[in-house]
Amino acid sequence: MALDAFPNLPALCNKHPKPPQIRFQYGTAGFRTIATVLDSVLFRVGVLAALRSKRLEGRTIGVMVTASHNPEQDNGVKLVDPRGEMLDASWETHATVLSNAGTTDEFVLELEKLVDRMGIDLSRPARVVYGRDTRPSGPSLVSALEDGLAALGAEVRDAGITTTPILHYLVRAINTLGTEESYGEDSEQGYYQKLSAAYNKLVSPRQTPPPLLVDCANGVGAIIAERFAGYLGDRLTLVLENTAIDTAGALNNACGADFVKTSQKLPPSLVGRLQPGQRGCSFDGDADRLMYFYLDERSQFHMLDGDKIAALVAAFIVDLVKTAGLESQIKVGVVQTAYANGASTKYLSERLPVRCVSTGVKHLHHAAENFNVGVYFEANGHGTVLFSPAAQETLATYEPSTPAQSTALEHLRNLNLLINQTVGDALSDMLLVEVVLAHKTYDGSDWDSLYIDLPNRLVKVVVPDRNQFKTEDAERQLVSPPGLQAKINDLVRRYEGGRSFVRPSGTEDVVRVYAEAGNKSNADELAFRVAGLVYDVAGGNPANRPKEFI
Ligand code: 16G
Ligand code: MG
Repeated sequence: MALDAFPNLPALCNKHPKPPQIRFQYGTAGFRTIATVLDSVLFRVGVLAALRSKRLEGRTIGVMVTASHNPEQDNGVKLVDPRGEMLDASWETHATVLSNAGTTDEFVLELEKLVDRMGIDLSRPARVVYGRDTRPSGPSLVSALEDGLAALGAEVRDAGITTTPILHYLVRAINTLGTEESYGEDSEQGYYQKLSAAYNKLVSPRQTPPPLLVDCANGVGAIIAERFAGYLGDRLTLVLENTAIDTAGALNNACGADFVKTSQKLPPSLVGRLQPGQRGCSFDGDADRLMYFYLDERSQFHMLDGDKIAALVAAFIVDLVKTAGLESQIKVGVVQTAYANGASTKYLSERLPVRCVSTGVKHLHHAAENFNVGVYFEANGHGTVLFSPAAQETLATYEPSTPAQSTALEHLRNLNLLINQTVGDALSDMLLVEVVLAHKTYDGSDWDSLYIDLPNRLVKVVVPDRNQFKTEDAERQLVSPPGLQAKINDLVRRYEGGRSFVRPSGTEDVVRVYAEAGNKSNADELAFRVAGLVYDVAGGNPANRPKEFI
């Protein structure tokens, strides 16, 4: 069968012309930009999703329309592979090429090449499930996507307004339905049931935690947390804040996980709502990132980021594995990026193997798959825990010999159900944190004192061409521009406990500089010195050199 078996394709493509002069790129988090230019991209992603499904013998592919923590006027789209993981990296290039074809003819030509090269059998069925976040631009972009899916006659399922992690869950659940690997019922209710049942087994009524304040970023998290609360009963009280999903401009605005991480303060809307001693957490706009925080008795704000979550969770799982008597069979490891605070890396390395990989979920996820139990979190709050097929088999068949072993084994089995293993999931991660806090009888400050963060500073540098910056060693060393790394090393040596690295952003047209040092003013100074070096070496216009850069 050839593409002309889909006679509506050209006319539908004509309905969604590519804006001239814009170059799209399928980046670390799919396509993401201002929503008004994305119509043609959504149509083409629909076609590509259908092709990907045909290529994989009709297994269901997911499409999520979201721009996560970005401002409300942005939107984006990403594809989800059949096991619920991110799109295979080799297809990112196909997505980029298709999105940039200038005309319908060029688009069809590129499609033909792809079908040919990949040996795609067009007579296979195509199945696609899609969802979107609460952005006002969502409905029209979804209808462009639907045109793309219709153009190739895909069987579709609309998951409606939902979170990115629920969409990933659905994809895996649909593709494993009725198999030995069944991931759960393939519906949003199935997701709630699976998580709440596991949570209720992990936390006994006498361990019920105090109420938890949840900042929903005025996004889809507000809808799902509200529905989910009904499944938790009185076993965990969620106090939902920033739930204004219909208020124009409210999404991610001065609230949410990214705001908390970057400004390191309480969202202004929560001042007076979060009480001293109480813990709270923030989701981002599509509820795949999580940040915790608390106020101490002097009402001082303390942030508990992805690194703190990794430390809490990994140490807990290691203890359970030991208590269960499974130490020799289940190896637990942690994956971080260079942004992980040095103090967290030290804390974790003393307890278990730690690997550092490049920024971006796909790198962390793949590295975590190499452990029996792989814990990965980015400092920005995105992460999860993966139980390998071998570890799941061990948990299913192991025969404990003492009551203590048996209890620990049960806990591990339930954690395997509680954790959304397809992708980071704010709701599932939040339950995971609550389970550990309840078991350890920790409040926010007990958790915080696992280790003390090294003072650090992140700085953005606008340069003429960020593509001249190339890194190696998990982004910790610059190989280009030549000579710059040696200069950075010279600077870093002058600061006690100093560490700094430079990498081009994958989502913004900037270069990022990270620095750590023994005290805050040294961390700031080191970051601004390195930023100055970067600016000058990259040929930044001296007239616009930010005055903080040293
Ligand atoms: C994207 C990535 C996130 C990463 C961030 C880095 C996914 C789903 N998301 O949001 O993991 O931390 O980009 O942004 O992979 P940057 O390259 O601009 O620093
Ligand atoms: Mg997100």
